[in-house]
Amino acid sequence: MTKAFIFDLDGVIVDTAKFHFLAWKNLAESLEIPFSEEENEQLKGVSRIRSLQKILEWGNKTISEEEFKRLMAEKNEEYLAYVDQMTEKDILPGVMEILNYVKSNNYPIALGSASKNARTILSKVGLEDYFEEIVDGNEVSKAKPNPEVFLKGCRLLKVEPEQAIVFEDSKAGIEAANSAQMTSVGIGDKSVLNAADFNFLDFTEISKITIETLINFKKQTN
Ligand code: B16
Ligand code: MG
Repeated sequence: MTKAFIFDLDGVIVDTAKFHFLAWKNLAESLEIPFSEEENEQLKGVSRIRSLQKILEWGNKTISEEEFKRLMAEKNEEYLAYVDQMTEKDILPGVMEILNYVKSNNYPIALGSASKNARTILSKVGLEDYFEEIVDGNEVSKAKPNPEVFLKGCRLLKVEPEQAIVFEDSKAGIEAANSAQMTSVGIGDKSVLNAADFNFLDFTEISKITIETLINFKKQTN
């Protein structure tokens, strides 16, 4: 069975999670809501709107719609200022080797990201041409853990969900891939991503042989 590869962006291909953290922390602190790495972890893979809603819930705060929009815009502005400094040096270790291997073996590749800034980031780090299809936060209405973003990627690549191998750094993303019967590969802390079919700390742990193992893996249907 031919396999296809779907990559999440933030935290998988590039470490933009640290930029989201800085921008959300600034915003939360301006509202006197405590914000640490622990809260940030829970926002990984979560849409911008839902992230702000969660922060407000944690702080037990209600704000007007206008204020909500203003804060979202401010957060994104700060985030994009960090993104603007990015170059190909910001591609995470081992990612290029795997992308090149998968591409040179003609496996279809898509991006499946919750970010509305995905195209900007890909172009900053020079990776736009690697992806046959890009599905981002502008194209989906249901955020991860809903599998919409990955299912849309499969449809565009013309493969069945069972044929997809998804690389994800968020709990929500692993849940999304699992619920659609895709092979889920957790990149990062195994204790957080324990629902994944495979776990790696980063792409340097993934060899060409590992890729073959992922390709041959058959997920048990539940
Ligand atoms: P934006 P991914 C997600 O990207 C991030 O993990 C998450 O922290 C962020 O809130 C979300 O994108 C929305 O990003 O504000 O740029 O639209 O991990 O799904 O690639
Ligand atoms: Mg991510």
